[in-house]
Amino acid sequence: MQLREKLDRNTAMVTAWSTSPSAEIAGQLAACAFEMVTVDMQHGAHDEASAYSSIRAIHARGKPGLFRIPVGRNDLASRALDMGFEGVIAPMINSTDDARAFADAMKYPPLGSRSWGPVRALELHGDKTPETYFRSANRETLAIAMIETREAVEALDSILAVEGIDGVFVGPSDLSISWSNGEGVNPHRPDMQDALADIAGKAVEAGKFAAIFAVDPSDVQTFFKMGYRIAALNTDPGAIMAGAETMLGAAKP
Ligand code: 3PY
Ligand code: MG
Repeated sequence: MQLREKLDRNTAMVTAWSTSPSAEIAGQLAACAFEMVTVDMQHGAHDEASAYSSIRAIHARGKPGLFRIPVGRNDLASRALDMGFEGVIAPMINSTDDARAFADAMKYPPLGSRSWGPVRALELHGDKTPETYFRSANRETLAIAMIETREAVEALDSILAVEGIDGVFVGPSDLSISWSNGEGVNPHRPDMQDALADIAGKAVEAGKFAAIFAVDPSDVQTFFKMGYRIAALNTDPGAIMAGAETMLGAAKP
C-alpha cells in the first residue's frame, strides 16, 4: 500500500533512520518491521550515490523510502523523487517563503515547478507509465517541512497552509536549542512538550500529517498519542549498538 494511502487511513508508522552511506545497512533496516526507511543527507554521511543505491535496497524489501536533504538544498529534493524516494524531508523550514520554495521544487505544475524526468522512479515504481506517474506524483510523493525552531512554531499555521506541503516533521533536538535560546540540547525538555502536542494537533486540523524524531523507543507511543503519525526511531548506529548490547547482555549475563 502507498505511504500516502496509509497516512490517509491514519496509520501510525515508524521509520528507520539511515545515516551510514551503505545500501546494505539501509536494506537491513528495511528488512526489519519498520514501515519505511529515511535516508539522511543532512547530518547523515550519505551522498547521492549511496542514496541511490539505498533506495533500491529499500524497495527490494518492499518498503518505501524518505530522503532528508541538507538545509536549503531544494535542488536535491526533486532529484531524490526522481531516484524513486516516496517523500522528502526539508530541515529548517522557518517561514512561509521557505515552505513555498520547498513545495515548488517538489510538485509538478500547476502546483509547483518540478522538472520532468523521473527516470529511475519509473523503473522502481514499475506499475506506473509516464502519464500515470505525472498524474499521481503531486499527491503520492510527500513534501515534509521540518519544524525545529521557535520561528517555525510561530509560523506553523501559515506553513501548514502552503499548498504542496503535505506534512510537518518536528526535530526536537534543534527545537530544544531554539526553545532555550541556545542554552543546550535536550529533546525531552519538559517546557516544550505542550508545544509538541500543539504542532501535531494543528497539523491534523489543517488536514496534514505530523512526523517527529524519537530519540528513545519509549517516546514513540507518547508521540502517537499526541497525534503524530510517523515517528523516526533513533539512527542506524544507535540500532546497531543497541542490538549488540542486547546480544552481549545475553551472551555475558
Ligand atoms: C532534530 O531533532 O533536530 C532533528 O533534526 C532530528 O533528526
Ligand atoms: Mg534538526
